[in-house]
Amino acid sequence: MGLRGSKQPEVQVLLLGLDNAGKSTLLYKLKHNACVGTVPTIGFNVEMFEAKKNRKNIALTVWDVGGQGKMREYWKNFHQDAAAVVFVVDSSDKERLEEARRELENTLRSEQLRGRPLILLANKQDVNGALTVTEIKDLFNLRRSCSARDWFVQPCSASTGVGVEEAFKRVVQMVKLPSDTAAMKDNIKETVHYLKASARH
Ligand SMILES: Nc1nc2c(ncn2[C@@H]2O[C@H](COP(=O)(O)OP(=O)(O)OP(=O)(O)O)[C@@H](O)[C@H]2O)c(=O)[nH]1
Ligand SMILES: [Mg+2]
Repeated sequence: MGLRGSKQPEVQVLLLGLDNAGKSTLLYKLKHNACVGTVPTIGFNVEMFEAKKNRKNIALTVWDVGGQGKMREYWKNFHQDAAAVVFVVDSSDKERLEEARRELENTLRSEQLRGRPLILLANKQDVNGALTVTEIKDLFNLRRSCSARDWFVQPCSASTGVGVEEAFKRVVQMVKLPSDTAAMKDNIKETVHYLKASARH
């Protein structure tokens, strides 16, 4: 995965969710500001975006992986480099919300995704009777499953575009740049070194 030759900090964002949640619609709405007709994704789509974070230009590579049952076993292949997970839910499909919750919990158990921020998108808010953000929050109980990571629930409609820009801004705000992670590791190393040294005296 990567945008070779790019000098600006680069982060990988993983877009997951059940089939029909609206991931690809969202990806193309963001990229082209157009509502393109989609077909179920077999494999993945990938698009690159530019953004500004802390007054620096950054590049985001967004991986949209197919959500059909047989595709979900490949999700883990994308975990390693993901700096953030965006999980898209069809808020109008009440019958599959439990399935979505289970798949999200499975994903969040991944060691490779430890500490990575989660942005849950309550999509299809334009559909009559769609569950609200509060209802989705209650159902997904993120306070419990995300105690060790930053998380946020954003309502949106990939079709109309409402909430889509806000979702993107939220991802940019929450994602940690590789330099931040390196600095964090250095800090931890220094602290461990200091504690070991103190313990010896
Ligand atoms: N009403 C409404 N329909 C939406 C919205 N987002 C997506 N859809 C529709 O939902 C269907 C599935 O959208 P996709 O974007 O292909 O779903 P996906 O999550 O990429 O599905 P897979 O590729 O199979 O994982 C399409 O018919 C979209 O037009 C939305 O916000 N509102
Ligand atoms: Mg798709």
